[in-house]
Amino acid sequence: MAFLRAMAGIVAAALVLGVAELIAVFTGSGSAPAYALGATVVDHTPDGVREWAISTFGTSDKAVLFVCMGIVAVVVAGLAGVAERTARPIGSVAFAVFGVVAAVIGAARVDGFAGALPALIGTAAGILALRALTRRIDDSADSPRATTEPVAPQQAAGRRRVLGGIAATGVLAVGAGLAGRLLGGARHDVTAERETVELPTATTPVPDLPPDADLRVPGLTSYITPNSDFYRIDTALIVPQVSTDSWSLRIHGMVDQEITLTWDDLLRRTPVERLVTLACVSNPINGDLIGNARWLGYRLDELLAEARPHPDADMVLSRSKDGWTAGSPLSVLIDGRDALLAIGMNGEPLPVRHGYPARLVVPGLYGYVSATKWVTELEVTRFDRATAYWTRRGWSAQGPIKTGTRIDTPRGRGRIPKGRTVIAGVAWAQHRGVTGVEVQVDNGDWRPARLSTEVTVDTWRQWTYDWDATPGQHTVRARALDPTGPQTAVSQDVVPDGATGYPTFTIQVN
Ligand SMILES: Nc1nc2c(c(=O)[nH]1)N[C@H]1C(S)=C(S)[C@@H](COP(=O)(O)O)O[C@H]1N2
Ligand SMILES: [Mo]
Repeated sequence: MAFLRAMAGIVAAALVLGVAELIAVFTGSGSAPAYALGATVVDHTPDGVREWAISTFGTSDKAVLFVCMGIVAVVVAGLAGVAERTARPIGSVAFAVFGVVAAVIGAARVDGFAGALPALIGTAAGILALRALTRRIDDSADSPRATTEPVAPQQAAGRRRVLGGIAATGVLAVGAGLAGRLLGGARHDVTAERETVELPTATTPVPDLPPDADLRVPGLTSYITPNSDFYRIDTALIVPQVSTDSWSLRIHGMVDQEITLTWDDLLRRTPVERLVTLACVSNPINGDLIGNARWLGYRLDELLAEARPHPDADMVLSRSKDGWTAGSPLSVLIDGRDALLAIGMNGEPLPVRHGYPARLVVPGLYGYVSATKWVTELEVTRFDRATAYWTRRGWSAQGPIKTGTRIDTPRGRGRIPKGRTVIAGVAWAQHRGVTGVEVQVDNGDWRPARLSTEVTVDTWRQWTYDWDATPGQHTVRARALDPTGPQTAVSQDVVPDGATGYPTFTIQVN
């Protein structure tokens, strides 16, 4: 019976989530308890755990979070089912407590009472199901137990009623959840709309790449990162779906002239196109949270100039549709570099995961202080008045990208044959420019690598180094140079403002 009771608890909990998902079609996907709770966990995860999650699971960190939450939910719901009795509704009380907490969180994330509805209605359905199933289980348990004879017909019938109830509840739960997902997806999904967007042409498109901008060495990252391979980092559990019709950008705060731009306003202006290498502050040494794309967009210095920022303002707090914020130094956005309100990526509208329909891209600043996706607001303010999302969680308020390099090949290959071996990688020093890369084998001299042609100081460069590998175990290091000299050798973790140190690999040569 304990097993059936646990199953009753689990299907009743599934019904809570399924019904809530269906109600959330009407109240907004952000109000579904699975999402609202997950997002709250994300916002309150301690830095150490988050770092560990990103470095262990990379971009699948969200999937892992949902799986963990699912396991906890199954265990708790099972225990609630085991504890529940017709005369002693302990499990129902546990459901109710969960429902109230989820309702409060839903209300806080999505405008008020509507945001609480999915959790409240879902929990009510779940409690009704748990009560009904428990009554059936209690009834069949009360029937006289026949130990010596074959199962009494009455008992077998009771058991069938219990199993039937559990199965029916499970089917209802899955049905409601799927229906909610499908309807909600169809209602909010902007993938189809994105296919129809026609991008304006840039006054200054990116010219053809010079020869040798991409060395095309096997195992070496390409100079331009295809959209499908571009790393994705954000706090959004459900990718925000922002249609061009509903999108606008409000520039306000410490300005003389507040402005609001709609999508049509943007299309009346002429965009530029620029190559910029975007990097994440959480990128560990040799990590892949960095990518290079061709961005189509509008110069932020021009947009900001129209709003006329006050002379004592020093920060632009950009805010996304889902409430995430980044704080960029105003001086950086208007110093002449190609800081953009981007709408295109590698010749296409921004992919939905990368900020459709509009995001910021600022050469030289880590994404967490600049690259707001699904951006809807630029608030001109001051660093001593406003604190952005990650700064509130212990990361530095200032986030200039540090000069660095990554070894792509033959790192990761366990052993290689002796003889000529190409060591290759990428190096970056956005807005300063990579002036050199050096390679060191086994604590020997640092020797210069060959660099790909520099396309702009805002993008990475590839490098290769011909190594005559001799038998034995070897350790190889690399370091990038910018106009101020070699990158620092000091090893530092990603918190609070980006990792430092030389990328290294050890390899066995036969
Ligand atoms: N709305 C929103 N924008 C965001 C983030 C976010 O969590 N939410 N993360 C930022 C971070 S930390 C980085 S590194 C870049 C990553 O951009 P990408 O996913 O397009 O590579 O987006 C930035 N923009
Ligand atoms: Mo990031």
